[in-house]
Amino acid sequence: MSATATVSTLGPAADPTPITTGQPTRIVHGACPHDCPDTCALKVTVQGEPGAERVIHVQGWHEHETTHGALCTKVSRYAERTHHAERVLHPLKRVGPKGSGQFVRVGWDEALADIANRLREIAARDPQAIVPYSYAGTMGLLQGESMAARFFHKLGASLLDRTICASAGGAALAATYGAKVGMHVQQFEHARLIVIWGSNSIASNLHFWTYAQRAKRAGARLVCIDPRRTDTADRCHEHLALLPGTDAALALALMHELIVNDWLDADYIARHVQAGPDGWEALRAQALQWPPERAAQVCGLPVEQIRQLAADYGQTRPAAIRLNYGMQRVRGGGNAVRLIALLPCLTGAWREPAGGLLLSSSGWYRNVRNDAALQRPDLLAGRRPRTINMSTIGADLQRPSSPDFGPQIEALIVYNSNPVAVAPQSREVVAGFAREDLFTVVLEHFLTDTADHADYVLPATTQLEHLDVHTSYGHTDVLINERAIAPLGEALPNTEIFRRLAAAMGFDDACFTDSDEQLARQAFVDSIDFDALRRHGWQRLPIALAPFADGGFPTADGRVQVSVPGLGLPTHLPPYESAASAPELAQRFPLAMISPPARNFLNSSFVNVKSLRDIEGEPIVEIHPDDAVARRLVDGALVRVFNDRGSYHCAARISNRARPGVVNGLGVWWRKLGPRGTNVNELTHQRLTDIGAAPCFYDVLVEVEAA
Ligand SMILES: Nc1nc2c(c(=O)[nH]1)N[C@H]1C(S)=C(S)[C@@H](COP(=O)(O)OP(=O)(O)OC[C@H]3O[C@@H](n4cnc5c(=O)[nH]c(N)nc54)[C@H](O)[C@@H]3O)O[C@H]1N2
Ligand SMILES: Nc1nc2c(c(=O)[nH]1)N[C@H]1C(S)=C(S)[C@@H](COP(=O)(O)OP(=O)(O)OC[C@H]3O[C@@H](n4cnc5c(=O)[nH]c(N)nc54)[C@H](O)[C@@H]3O)O[C@H]1N2
Ligand code: SF4
Ligand SMILES: [Mo]
Repeated sequence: MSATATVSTLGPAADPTPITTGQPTRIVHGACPHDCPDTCALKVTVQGEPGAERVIHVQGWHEHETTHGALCTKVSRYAERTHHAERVLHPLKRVGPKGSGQFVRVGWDEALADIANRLREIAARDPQAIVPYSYAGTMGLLQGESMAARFFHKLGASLLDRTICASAGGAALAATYGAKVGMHVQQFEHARLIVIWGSNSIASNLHFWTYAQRAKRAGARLVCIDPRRTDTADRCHEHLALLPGTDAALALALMHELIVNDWLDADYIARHVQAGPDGWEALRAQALQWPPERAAQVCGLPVEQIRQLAADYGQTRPAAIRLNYGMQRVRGGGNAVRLIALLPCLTGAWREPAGGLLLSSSGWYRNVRNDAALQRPDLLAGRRPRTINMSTIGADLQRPSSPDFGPQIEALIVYNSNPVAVAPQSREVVAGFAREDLFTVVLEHFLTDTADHADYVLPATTQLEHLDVHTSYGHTDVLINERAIAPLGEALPNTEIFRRLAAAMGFDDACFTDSDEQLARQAFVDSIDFDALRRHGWQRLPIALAPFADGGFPTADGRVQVSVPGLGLPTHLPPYESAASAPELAQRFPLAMISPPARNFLNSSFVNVKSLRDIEGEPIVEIHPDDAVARRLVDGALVRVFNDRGSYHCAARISNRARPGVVNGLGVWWRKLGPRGTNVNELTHQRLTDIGAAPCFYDVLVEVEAA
């Protein structure tokens, strides 16, 4: 426990809600719903009589080994978010122009009947003109894709490809290892070398950081690979501040050094890595084309730093890589993940429990989750609707009907997501959402930028007001989230909203009457017992300590895949937008921009929680002193960050957190809370990654000037 107490990002144990002395309290098992690898076990303290209950504390649950009772600052304020004065607590119907946020309160019956009528009318022409839009506002299996998926499957609506975050790295990892699997997070404590690659762990993976700190205290060396000098980089022994989108070149140079210095585990390679002309031999030949000098040029790094990292990685046991999604939001993100995932297979790092790599652990649940039971794809009844990629929603909302595309999008039902703020190339996204002929329904807690564009806003419950079950992508526990308090106002769980919509549409399949508890019981195969989960709060999956010590990767032949059908050999693909790959563009817009998260927000969630917004202050762009001087920028002054796609006004922060040539526009602010009503996604584009069709949020060129 002491290890976490030193991490400054930990929040106060309590939220500001006063405790009414004398009133009895009760404790409820919760789970953090947010899109964060940690999936903390929550201890929720409730006070008050039924009907007037309040959550007075949201704390971590000490007995939960993986998250050991510590929460991040954000979620320690979760009660403030739930009991927020600006919660949407009644259905709202639009009365002003799209985007104006002008609504009147209506009853549930009126809202549902009107929505069902509109959807029926569109579906009669073509149900694919209706598109669900959701992501991981909650990662709960119930309030995520259960009743919602059943509803859209029955309707025959378009399918949604949920690519906004992790699909480049996820697909690349699965192509290499066979599934999204990796080391146990707890094992990092015992590593002697930890490479933190594309991750600001203190901000976005706090409990991993606890293990890394313990390792550091025991003498391990910590290396951070990140264009930005983050809080995490500050606390590592070495920081490689490479140019965005050049990680594959770095990985190839590391391989080059492993080969020429014979730091390879030939036995592990022979037994567990794809052999033959497309396998290890081909990779070896390619890596030999990448001496550190070449990578140093591409990455913008001193060659010595690359040599040193290779020597450390090649000669330290156990060596562990914490790879994270920050490095895959670029054109070549998928290829880079494939190359990095091969590193521990070449050195045999997997032989030890504290060696190997962790990007995602979500694949460990593949045999215990029963997604088909929850989502019922059989309700499609043989229909094969088109798929819309959520990352190109800006363009797609503006496409007319065509044989290629199918029907124009006529209705959008948004839940667990705030696309107007988070999707790339805001100008296009806003233009799409502003279409007067588009029928938009948004299930939300707050009037977000997206909700402002809705025809109907439907009030959804927060994690404290509904039941859910959770898996994780950073550890291997299953957790329960019990309902702590009754829904506030007229809010309803997503499940109930889709249940009622199904009834209003006349869907009479029995599955549309399943209760949340019934859904929770269907979510897993028998090895996860719901009643036991209720009693204990969580359950760990039984996974070997060193899962690939003797190979056995979940690929077809048990070997790590080097070449992949359709993808070939992994290689370095330069960014779409960089000085090297787009020199003409770089003349006009010479600065690369990344937009990683602000520590006290979770994507665009919590931006409206005042205590957290006060910590972040205002939207900023970090710029290196040399780049600032060249532009005569003053620290703290308003600047215009711009490219051909748009302008974003925010405050300049002149800081060594930015490397020369790269600016950091911390995200993701609500547009309406920005100085000129925009956010950083005004500058991003809708081109997609090499693998997984994901956005390239960190593959952007801009210029900055005083505003
Ligand atoms: N506090 C907080 N925690 C969060 C979130 C949040 O918004 N706030 N978001 C959650 C979500 S949805 C996700 S997906 C994860 C995201 O967390 P991560 O997977 O860690 O990804 P990012 O935060 O996008 O980026 C991590 C780091 O990668 C760096 N980076 C950017 N480009 C490159 C590159 O080309 N190469 C390398 N090597 N590094 C690069 C960034 O500067 C950043 O410091 O965190 C989750 N946790
Ligand atoms: N420029 C830039 N853009 C980015 C990123 C970046 O790093 N830079 N990061 C990207 C990444 S990694 C991700 S994952 C996406 C995230 O984008 P989103 O998935 O849209 O995540 P949030 O912005 O947190 O918005 C989630 C919304 O869901 C709502 N919500 C939460 N729980 C519930 C619920 O139970 N029911 C309902 N109905 N609503 C609920 C919240 O109130 C919130 O408004 O953003 C991406 N956008
Ligand atoms: S956001 Fe992450 S660190 Fe914070 S409470 Fe949730 S799971 Fe834990
Ligand atoms: Mo994400």
